[in-house]
Amino acid sequence: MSDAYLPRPEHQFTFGLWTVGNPGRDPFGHEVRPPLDPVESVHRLAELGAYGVNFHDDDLVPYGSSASEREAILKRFRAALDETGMRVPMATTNLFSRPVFKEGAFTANDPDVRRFAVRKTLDAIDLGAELGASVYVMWGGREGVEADAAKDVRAALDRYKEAVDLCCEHIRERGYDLRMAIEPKPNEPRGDILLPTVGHALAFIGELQWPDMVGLNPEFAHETMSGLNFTHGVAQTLWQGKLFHIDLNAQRIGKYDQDFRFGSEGIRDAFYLVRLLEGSGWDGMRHFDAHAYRTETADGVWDFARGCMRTYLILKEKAERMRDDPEIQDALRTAQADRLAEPTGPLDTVRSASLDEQALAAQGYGHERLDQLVTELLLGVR
Ligand code: GLT
Ligand code: MN
Ligand code: MN
Repeated sequence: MSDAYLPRPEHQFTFGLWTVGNPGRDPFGHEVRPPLDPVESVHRLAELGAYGVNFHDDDLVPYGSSASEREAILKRFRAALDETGMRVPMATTNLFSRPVFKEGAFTANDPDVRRFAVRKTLDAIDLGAELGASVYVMWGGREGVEADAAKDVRAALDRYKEAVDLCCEHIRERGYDLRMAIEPKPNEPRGDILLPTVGHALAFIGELQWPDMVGLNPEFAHETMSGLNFTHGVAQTLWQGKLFHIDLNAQRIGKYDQDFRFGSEGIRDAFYLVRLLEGSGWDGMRHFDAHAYRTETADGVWDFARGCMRTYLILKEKAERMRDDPEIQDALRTAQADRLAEPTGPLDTVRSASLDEQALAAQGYGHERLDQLVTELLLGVR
């Protein structure tokens, strides 16, 4: 394997403990891999060149652990971080596995379920802050409904806002340097999930008490499940200054949430995403929220993790080559790609410009040539 694509900590690749630790259970089949010790995940990922690991509260400290068990777990985990130099840039809460959340968490009809969910989140925020996380992800996997009669969506959004505001209030009171990132998803595990897309979530943030503290954690698979262009969603999130975190994986349109190895499906989409992130100067994490195929043994998990990072680096190099390729640059000029930066106004110019509609309509943009050149670049023949 060429060293050019060797992941290193400065590439800022991270994985969730739940990703490499995914035991391969699915709705039809049992686990195929044994549980993975978080300490082993830290060591293996560090050896592969990752920057850090992220976790849900329950991934690290099993639900129901006593205070002394929690301390012992954290001590061992911290030692692994210290030995390897690995960081914990993001933390989150599991508000979806336990039966208490079957009707919702922040948006459950029962106020006591909501209080339970918010309290679990506040504890997890404390845990994340304790380990140095600067981003807190909120994926509302159970915030949805199958029986529409049972849920008033407008009231549910009031309660969703209230819960996010309470978390922000807690962060402010404690003085944590932590920002929240909402992760949209259209469905699965609920029939329909609230805040289903990047667009819905961006609009929701505008209604919050402290909108500056809240941004997005868009996921490749989730926008793709909706048939949307993930790169466009990320571009708008960046444009609005709301990209706080990102979940990278792979997905085919119209299927269940596949969470495949980055680049394993939709390689063109993955390429344009990497080009966008790298071109925008994104200085956050390149986080993989994916898992190994169910066919894999414990060893295959590390092939999966290496593959995610390696593909990202290969696509990053392709983006650089696209920028330096004279023929592609010429095709981009034909497409007038750079002219989009020119403002349309001022109003006087709009009113007085002499515009020849026929000449404008007769222009060609050369997209066939441009697209084929990019395709050939990706296929490795230029
Ligand atoms: C779960 C989900 C993901 C979220 C994780 C964070 S948990 O795996 O499918 O998309 O990012 O809660
Ligand atoms: Mn997913
Ligand atoms: Mn995710």
